[in-house]
Amino acid sequence: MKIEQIELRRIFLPYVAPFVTSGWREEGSHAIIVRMESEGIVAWGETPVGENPFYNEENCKTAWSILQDYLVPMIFGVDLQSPWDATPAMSRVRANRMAKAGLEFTIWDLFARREQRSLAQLLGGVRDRVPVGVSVGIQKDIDTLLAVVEAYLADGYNRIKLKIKPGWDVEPTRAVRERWPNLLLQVDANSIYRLDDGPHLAKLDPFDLLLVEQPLAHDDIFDHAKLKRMLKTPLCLDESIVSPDHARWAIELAACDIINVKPSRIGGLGDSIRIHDAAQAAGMPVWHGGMLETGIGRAINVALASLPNFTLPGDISANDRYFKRDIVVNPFTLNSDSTLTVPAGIGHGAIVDEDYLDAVTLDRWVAVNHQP
Ligand code: OSB
Ligand code: MG
Repeated sequence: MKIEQIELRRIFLPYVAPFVTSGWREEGSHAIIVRMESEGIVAWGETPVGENPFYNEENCKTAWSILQDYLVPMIFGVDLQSPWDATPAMSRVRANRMAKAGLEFTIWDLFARREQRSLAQLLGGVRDRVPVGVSVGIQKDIDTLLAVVEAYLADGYNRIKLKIKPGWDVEPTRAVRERWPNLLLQVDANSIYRLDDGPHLAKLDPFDLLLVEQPLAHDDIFDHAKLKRMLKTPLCLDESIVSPDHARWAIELAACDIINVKPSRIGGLGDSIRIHDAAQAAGMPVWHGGMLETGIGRAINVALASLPNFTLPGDISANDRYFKRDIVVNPFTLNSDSTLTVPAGIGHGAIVDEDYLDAVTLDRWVAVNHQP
């Protein structure tokens, strides 16, 4: 299949509340929304890139320019036999995986729609509901944190992730654990600590956490292998696992117990499935991370999270945890068992609210494929 037309939009979609981590604060989504047309089919995807290059190396402007100058022409240049052909077609461009992911996701949606199947089915999903939790940003004090967590529990979420940083780690975690002794609880440091902090991070061990996520550098695997031996809490990698090779290195080095799979960080659904499968073969669980996606990326995440080795709750909350109004007309709502229902219709299932998408669009770019 030749892709006939690709449209990109830079958007700004405000969050219900600013999201604060150990390294950045963002007020809304700066995603790039992708629309493709081929053989009369329209498909949608999303590059959920940040405003700033503080999570990984990309930002909304680099992704915008790499997409236009390199990735869209590369996709126009191939005759896709399957969605698995998308990633190899873009491999000459190094890294820039979030930019690539937006196109790769949309191509999966296109093939799912062409085959009249759900994206979850096409990916190999086995579940019709996926367990989910909430990622709670850094708050101004512990009382505020307890109130925020309490509100999410009242909404029905049964797993909470706390963002941590030096000065906001042991005490907030202790406070949440003391208040809710049986809560499924985990923490995420977004690469702020050093190996020397191992003894400090071991102070989290008494709190019976599901995992501690990415304590050390965004591009490190080696020191995480050393840190893992200093901790009782299971160690999870997020930022460091950007490809199937990185997953293999982490598994062989015993650098983690668990992998956070985010298809945008990994550059696509195909390589995410490869990581899922490699971890499963090694007896290592994975769970689905999030990038505060809009309703389009969210539907894609839910489909991927329906694969069998996603055994821990995902950072895939209902749309209203992120946005007062989303750019889809069919947002996810939380089921009473802290799950989201996997869309069973055709494609990823998100129906775009094109009027509201127009209203939040900052920049629009359309390319028509003139290659034979
Ligand atoms: O590290 O998991 C992370 C959001 C943006 C960038 C990185 C991360 C996050 C989250 C939010 O933790 C997860 C979500 O989408 O709910
Ligand atoms: Mg993380």
